[in-house]
Amino acid sequence: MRTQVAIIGGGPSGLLLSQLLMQNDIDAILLERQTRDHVLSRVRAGVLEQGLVGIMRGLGVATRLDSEGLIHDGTVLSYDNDVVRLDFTKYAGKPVVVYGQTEVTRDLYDLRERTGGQAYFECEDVTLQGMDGDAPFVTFRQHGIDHRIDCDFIAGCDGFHGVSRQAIPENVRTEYEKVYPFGWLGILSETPPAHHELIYANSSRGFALCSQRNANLSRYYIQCELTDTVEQWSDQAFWDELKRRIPEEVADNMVTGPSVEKSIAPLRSFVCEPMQWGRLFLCGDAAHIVPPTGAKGLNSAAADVHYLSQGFIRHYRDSDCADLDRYSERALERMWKTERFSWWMTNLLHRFPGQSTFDQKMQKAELAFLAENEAAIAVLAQNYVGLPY
Ligand code: RFL
Ligand code: PHB
Repeated sequence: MRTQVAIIGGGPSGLLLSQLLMQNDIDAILLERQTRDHVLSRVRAGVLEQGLVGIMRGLGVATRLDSEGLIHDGTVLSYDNDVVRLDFTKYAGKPVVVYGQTEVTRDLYDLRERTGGQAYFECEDVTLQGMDGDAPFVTFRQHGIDHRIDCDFIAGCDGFHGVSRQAIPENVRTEYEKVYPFGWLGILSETPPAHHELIYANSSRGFALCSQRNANLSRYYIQCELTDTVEQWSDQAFWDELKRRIPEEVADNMVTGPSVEKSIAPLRSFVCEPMQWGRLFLCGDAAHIVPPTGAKGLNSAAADVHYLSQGFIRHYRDSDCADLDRYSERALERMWKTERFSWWMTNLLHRFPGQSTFDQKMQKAELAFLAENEAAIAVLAQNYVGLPY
């Protein structure tokens, strides 16, 4: 087989990229390790920046997003019972949209089917070769049959545990990493959201987040020990703990119910430099990870896809490789700022093991400063709604 761009990974990065390429008459084949249903069953991000919303609209796939997505003009930060509301639209000029990653992925897969894009699922032993020369190729096995795809370029969109990043020689890449000493236990429940906006809560018992998907689907998280397991947390134990961490008034009025999904995610900051090597380009979680506190994982993947698709379009349309050559530089420049914001939000809102009473006073003072200082609110709001591409 032959294609122009071989895309490894059928998560949001790979799907967005393949559709943008198809829209510009660039041929691509997408390879995914899992089944489509497995990819669609993963509950992950929920907050979309306007950049990603714009990409979805440009692809003509935002009908559901525009009708079902919830516009959020602000969010709430709490410290025990002290509450600060941050107005994004007032201080950053735009809102965010609450619409699950699962729905984004579903819309993109539906579009892919309608437009007849080529995709292989359940690919095993995906191997990338020849990226340092002029003739890269990918080999893989599907249902016992070996395949080879010759291509011009390879896009590594296969997430943090994928094979693409590992294909860059160790002496070429530098990895920067910070692992946090806690995780997030998340549940999805078919109950109305506790509040009309998200609540990020710093409490003496640890962080909690009240998020949502729609009028009858809520997403909640609590900071947990890295050694905790999902089995250890009954629904009742989760609700009891969540209620202890959020403002009393919200806890008292909260509707609880059985969880329909429960999972634990570790928290990590990670960046791989560079994000390109020869004819291989990394996108999204394959190149970087943020702790979810700033809701930036999915949105950063979309920013990468924007830069990379521009590079491919200019290369094929104008025979100009300037944007492709600068891809890593442009993506990393934005990404490090996003890493900083996610790291800062994580530090502001979580309880760290061994944290002193002084450190806690610092968090409290920072939140108190935010509550009264418009410049500080504007900085947070601009980062939360997303830096420009
Ligand atoms: P993904 O979504 O991980 O998709 C990568 C895809 O590549 C496939 N794959 C391979 N395919 C072929 N060959 C191989 N060798 C392959 N190896 C892997 C995988 O099966 C998968 O389908 O990366 P992508 O597309 O870059 O998208 C990034 C986002 O998914 C990610 O940033 C966010 O979901 C991060 N994230 C969250 N972000 C938020 O903003 N808010 C959240 O609440 C939030 N929760 C989460 C998350 C990530 C999690 N992970 C990665 C475990 C919760 C979890 C549990
Ligand atoms: C979510 O709804 O899953 C969500 C929202 C905001 C975050 C992280 C996760 O910061």
